[in-house]
Amino acid sequence: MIRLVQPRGFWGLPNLSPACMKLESWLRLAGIPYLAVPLDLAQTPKGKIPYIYLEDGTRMGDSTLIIEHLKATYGREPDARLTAEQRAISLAFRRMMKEDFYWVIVHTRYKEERNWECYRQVVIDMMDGVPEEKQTILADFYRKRILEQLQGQGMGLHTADEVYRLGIEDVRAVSDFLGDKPFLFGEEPTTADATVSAYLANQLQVPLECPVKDFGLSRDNLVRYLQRTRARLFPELPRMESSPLEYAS
Ligand SMILES: N[C@@H](CCC(=O)N[C@@H](CS)C(=O)NCC(=O)O)C(=O)O
Repeated sequence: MIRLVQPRGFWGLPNLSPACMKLESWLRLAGIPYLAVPLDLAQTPKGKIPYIYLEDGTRMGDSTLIIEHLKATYGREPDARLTAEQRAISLAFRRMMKEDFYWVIVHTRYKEERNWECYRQVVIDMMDGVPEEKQTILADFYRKRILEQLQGQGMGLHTADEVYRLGIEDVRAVSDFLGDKPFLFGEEPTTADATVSAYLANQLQVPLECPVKDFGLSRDNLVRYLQRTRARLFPELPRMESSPLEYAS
């Protein structure tokens, strides 16, 4: 069986790493059995999470490349019914989440001082086995590294106001495209839903304040969409009611 290496869930979400939540969502969507195993950062093939061990023991990193590989090897294609046009739209939404919206999430968690005060504790809680006196230093060191990535990618060059304006436009695009449909491409979820719901949940359903979250939660169709994808893909988790904070722990 495939082994999925990722941190455990926090704040009532399956994972606070959007890329991890995306991959786990997709494995469930595709019906591919897996075993979630504790994170071993020393083994990451590309320095990022998630990664997996294939059945033959080969390690593989990057959620997108993993999904492509599993589609080919397991012959599972949750997007089979999509037209070429829908596949192109799906790709654009997935890339928007991964290459743009992800950095809005990073800004919110790591750059905003008041949010970092709260998120630092999550980072510390993930450090199983690190001596207590080193935890804060390591968390701050990790933050510095992530903020360097944010700067290098370019989102870190913007003011908070600019970052949030960009994030709100991403969320608005999803909400407008979703409209009244249960999932992005109709009655059944596809790879785009596995990705979009993971990134949106990580911004809208966490106890960190920002205008992007306020905007997203003001869109009823998105709130219902996140409840729907969660119920479909993670039925073992409690339902998120109107306030995601009710389930924050
Ligand atoms: N393209 C990668 C991105 C993965 C990614 O950005 N992972 C983040 C957590 S969501 C990470 O490992 N960050 C730690 C770091 O960059 O040091 C994928 O989709 O798997």
